[in-house]
Amino acid sequence: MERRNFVKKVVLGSMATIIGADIVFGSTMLEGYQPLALQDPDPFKMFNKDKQMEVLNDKPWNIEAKAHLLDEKITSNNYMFIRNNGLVPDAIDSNEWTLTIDGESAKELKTYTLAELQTKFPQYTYQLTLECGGNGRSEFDPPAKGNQWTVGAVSCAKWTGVRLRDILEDVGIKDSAVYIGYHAVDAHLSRDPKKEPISRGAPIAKALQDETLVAFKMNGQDIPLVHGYPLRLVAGGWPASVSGKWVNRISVRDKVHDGTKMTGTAYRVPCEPVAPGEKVKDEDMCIIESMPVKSLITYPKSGAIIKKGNKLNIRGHAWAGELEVTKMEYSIDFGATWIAVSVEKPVNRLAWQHFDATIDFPKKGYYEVWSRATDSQGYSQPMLVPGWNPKGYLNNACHRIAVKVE
Ligand SMILES: Nc1nc2c(c(=O)[nH]1)N[C@H]1C(S)=C(S)[C@@H](COP(=O)(O)O)O[C@H]1N2
Ligand SMILES: [Mo]
Repeated sequence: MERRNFVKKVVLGSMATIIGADIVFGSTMLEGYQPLALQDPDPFKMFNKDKQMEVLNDKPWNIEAKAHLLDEKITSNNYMFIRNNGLVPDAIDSNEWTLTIDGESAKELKTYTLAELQTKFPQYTYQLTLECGGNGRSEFDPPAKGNQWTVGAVSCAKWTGVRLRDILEDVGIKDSAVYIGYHAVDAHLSRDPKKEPISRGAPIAKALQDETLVAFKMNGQDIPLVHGYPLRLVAGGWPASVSGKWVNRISVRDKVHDGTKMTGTAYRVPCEPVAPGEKVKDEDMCIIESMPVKSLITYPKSGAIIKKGNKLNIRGHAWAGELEVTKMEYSIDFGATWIAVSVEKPVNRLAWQHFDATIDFPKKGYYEVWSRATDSQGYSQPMLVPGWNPKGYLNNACHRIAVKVE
């Protein structure tokens, strides 16, 4: 007879977290048994998300916010979008967690426990904008395959951790270093242990920036499991796919990292504009780096109705990848004329910025309020969906809400 083991304590612990209650007789559960509550899970409960969030996919879990849910200046967990390429790990023991630095351009191979990272290096907290490269994909025509994100695959939470730079300096990096690549513990959808669902990275210059963190806290608490507990790379302003969740290894590479989803059409766009639907050769595709300038009206919710004579207060956020937003405007006449409003400075580099405005509508009827941000290099959001690309990345068109004056 095959020997059966009881379920391990850590596994029980993470199951309890997901279910949201203690599994009272859990110690008598056999290893590998799937509690019913996990067989038909409620994603809102399981991930602590607001019920108004939109589930785009359950295998893997992909959940997006809506513009009005992102009204907070610091995104809280219940409104933070989820983008997974593989399966959420379910048996994490943070006491056993280690981060290994390796790669052709690391002077040595070094492994740190979480406690070592936390005590050896100074800790920093930054608010960092993380936007999925595919945010806005649903508007491309011809349509692009993938999660049909509308506007809600963006967040700006407060991340606390140590600088990747400090770790890399402790290990020592060779002059040949050009890129870093992360590896994480989430399993591929096929559960094939030889396959990684995603393993991306960034040029060494981005890795060495002050704000590039190896984080263990989000908004002052342990990172929620689905967002990368217990350790996450956070590289604000770049496609959020660079910010590896559940990271246990970072390789210092002497070439552009060639992990899963670094090649082909993944997170890459034609280096030069192409006609919609055109086939693009591999060598004509370029890796997405800093995200383009964009804004979001988070109040009111699209469809707002106001009384004639009342002014409407609007507000929202704007961000521009590595750059700052230097100008913010809105239009109520479909982009024919624009009115400038002030935009706050970011709390730190790579954090989104806030704007508000008071709008006086001339008469009763239907209006749209469009928002347009401009970055410090003078680039503005386009009014229409910009440059078509095979996977539908980088749609930074003006955000629009509908308003009726009665
Ligand atoms: N290990 C791991 N890291 C990952 C991913 C993933 O599937 N696995 N998805 C990436 C992508 S494509 C995005 S957009 C962000 C989403 O982060 P969030 O789910 O915390 O919002 O995580 C990135 N980091
Ligand atoms: Mo993404």
